[in-house]
Amino acid sequence: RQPKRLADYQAPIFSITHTDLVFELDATATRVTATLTFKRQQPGRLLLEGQQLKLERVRLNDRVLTAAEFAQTAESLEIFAPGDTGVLEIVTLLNPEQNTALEGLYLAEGVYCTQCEAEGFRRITYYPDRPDVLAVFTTTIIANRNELPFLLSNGNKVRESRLPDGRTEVVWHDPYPKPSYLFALVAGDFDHLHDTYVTSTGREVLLEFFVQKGALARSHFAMAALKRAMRWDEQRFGLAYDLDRYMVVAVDFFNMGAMENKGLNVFNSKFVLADDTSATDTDYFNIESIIGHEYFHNWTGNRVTCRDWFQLSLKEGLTVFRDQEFSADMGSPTLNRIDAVKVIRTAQFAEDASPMAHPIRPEQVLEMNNFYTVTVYDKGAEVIRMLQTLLGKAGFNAGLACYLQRHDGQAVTCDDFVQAMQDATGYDLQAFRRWYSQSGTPELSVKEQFDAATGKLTLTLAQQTPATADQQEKLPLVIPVKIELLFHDGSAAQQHLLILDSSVQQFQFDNLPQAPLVVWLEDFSAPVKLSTDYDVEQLLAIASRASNGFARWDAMQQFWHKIIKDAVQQSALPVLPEALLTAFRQWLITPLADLALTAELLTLPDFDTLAAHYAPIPVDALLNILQETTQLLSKALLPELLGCYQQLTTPAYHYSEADVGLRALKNRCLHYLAFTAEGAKRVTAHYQAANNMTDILAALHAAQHANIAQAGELMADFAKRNEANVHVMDKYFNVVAANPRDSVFDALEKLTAHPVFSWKNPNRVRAVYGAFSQRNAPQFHRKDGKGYALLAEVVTKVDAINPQLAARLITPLLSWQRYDDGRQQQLIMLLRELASLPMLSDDLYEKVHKSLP
Ligand code: DPP
Ligand code: ZN
Repeated sequence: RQPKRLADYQAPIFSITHTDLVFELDATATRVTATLTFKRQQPGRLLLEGQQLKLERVRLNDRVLTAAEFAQTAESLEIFAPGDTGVLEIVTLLNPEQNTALEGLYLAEGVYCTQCEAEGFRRITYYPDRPDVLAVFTTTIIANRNELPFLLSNGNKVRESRLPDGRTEVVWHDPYPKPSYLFALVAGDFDHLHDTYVTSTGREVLLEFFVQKGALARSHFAMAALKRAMRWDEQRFGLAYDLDRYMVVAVDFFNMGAMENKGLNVFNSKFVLADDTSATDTDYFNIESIIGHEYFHNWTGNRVTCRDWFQLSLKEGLTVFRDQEFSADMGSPTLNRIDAVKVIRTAQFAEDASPMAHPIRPEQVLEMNNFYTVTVYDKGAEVIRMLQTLLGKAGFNAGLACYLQRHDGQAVTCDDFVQAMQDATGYDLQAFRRWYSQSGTPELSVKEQFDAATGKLTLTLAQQTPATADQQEKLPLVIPVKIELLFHDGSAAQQHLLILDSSVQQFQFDNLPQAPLVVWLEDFSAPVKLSTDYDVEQLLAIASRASNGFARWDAMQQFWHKIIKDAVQQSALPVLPEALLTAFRQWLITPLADLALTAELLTLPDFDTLAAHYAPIPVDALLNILQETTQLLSKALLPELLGCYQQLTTPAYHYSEADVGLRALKNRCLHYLAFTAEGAKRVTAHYQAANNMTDILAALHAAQHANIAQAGELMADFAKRNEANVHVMDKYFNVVAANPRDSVFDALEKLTAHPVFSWKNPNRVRAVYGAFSQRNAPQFHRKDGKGYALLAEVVTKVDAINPQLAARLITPLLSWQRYDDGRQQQLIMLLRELASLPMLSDDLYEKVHKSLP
């Protein structure tokens, strides 16, 4: 199978100016008539992409073509003598009911829905299915009006007529030229919430949410979040919405979180529906941020789109950055930063260390769906953040304005983006561009030298990026390193930005009152690993005194990393220094004003974060140490934990920054208290008294983690009460799958027989097996390989149903090099078995083959 390469990019031979689509919806035989007005751009063939289509007829300029005038393969349609301009009419037949891959047009739970990014449109009709072909779309939908009262597509509704046969015909027109991946069609019966929004430019926009029947009350939060996002983009970047209608449809069958189709977003319903009895604080957070993300794409993605899919980070890195800024403004900037950094340090660093390592702008792709990754998205957002750090907020805003103005209506590259940033600010970004082409996690080391006589501090920074699976040679990068200098004598702290742009570099500071304590990489100013040789006292001093909340948390992370590394080396349990217990006591007795930050300061790094520092990963030692350390802490801090827990009184549920922090801290205390003698009683009481989903889930997780006797009873009660809500059942599945004991295997088996479970629904499969592989390190990484074998079996089964989902699930099996010999053998054997399957999808093929030795 042949991958595509960025280096082979060629501009399209034909453009399409107008795309007219007529859909006659039918569960097993939907007829699509596509009328394409084409125009030659350069010499060459008229070759259209298509997959799994039944071609009924091709007509060129009103003449039906004979079989000799076109050629068809499993993936394409070529028209032999198209001329330079003309109109092509193509009629295809689709089977939406059988489409379990959820790409193209599919029918699930009575709703017709499309997903076209990245290359799903070719499953609807033959088309130049690439993002640099932009056309004006007109879409006609014809369907039975009793079964499918709502017929939706992009843009403005121009006509609706009742046909005599009980069907309705609706016509939509989207005035903005767009690539095929932004096309959407939805047909179904929904509850419908609407509102209006007046933009800063005076446009009155109709906002509409379409949700499953009975769920209307659960869509108000998302509607309010949408209005906040619209206002925020006007205020922060001067960007206003550009159509008279903005629609969001929520469906339960969806491969991604959501999709930014022009004027008609399609959302995974778990990122729309929420109310106080069913949603956690995290759910509310995610809904607001994803509603924002898809809305922000209207400018960064839709108005200016990608030239080719290698440029995906052009829209995704930028839009993740924008949604992170939005969330930071809506809630706690510190917590937002901590959460973003956790993603980088766990998943993204792991991807760099995996066979799938790639730069934020990949150079070679077999299945594009495999490149919707934490590297492209989250590291991509870090690269944008570094630009903002280098250029300043005002410079960055000017750069973005220049980019959008210069390229409005175009399909462009990451280079075009950086060029606009450079032109708007005059800042030379030539060397910075390397972040787009170089993969891997840069490693920084630092040396500090202080001359007490002159008060001169010399900092020496060195950078080096280890080779990755895709790229051996690495060059120095431009790395912004924010630091803070703390002084013991009470002198004011100083903040500086160091710009490291060669392998080794020195920075000097004069006239310092005394030797400072240097806080490195404040705010995680670059996506790198930075190691210091601070002792535990210095780290605890930073954790208590740094002015940046993120830096305080980061010092605690380094502290744990150090303590645990020592313990692993000595095959012993960690020794908890008295200074640590003092700091913890202090935070418990007098929490910081930011309770959520306090909770984070009291939280141990998780298994994946720690694992990133080892090769090979000492799985058993790390798991054991984490468990034992939690117990040591609960024992040593019992009175303070209890005091803090009791002092935090639970108000009526309200999703607000302050209350989220309060619950976070209280539940962190509960997590430790679960391990103490009274733990069972306390966890049960917490569950029974809980007035919200966040507290209920905290109780369930604590019960299971500490293995209290009542855990099973509480879980059964929870399942029984929430049978009717699939999203809450997903949470139940999550907890069951995270059970760190042997019994999890039987429990998982039982879950798949549960009435709400379906192998065809990605949310359900992820809730069970995604949670098992990502949140249950003890059982997933079992020495005997049983956890790995289970996931391989699931991946095999799912690949036949939904390849995209299978390829996402397989990720934790790919990085066999990171484990000990025994685990390596188990993983390689399973990967070989997968590779030998006869019908492997491109999605899995690419990952399995990259990973095999
Ligand atoms: N729907 C995905 C996202 O918004 C892909 N564009 O990131
Ligand atoms: Zn996106």
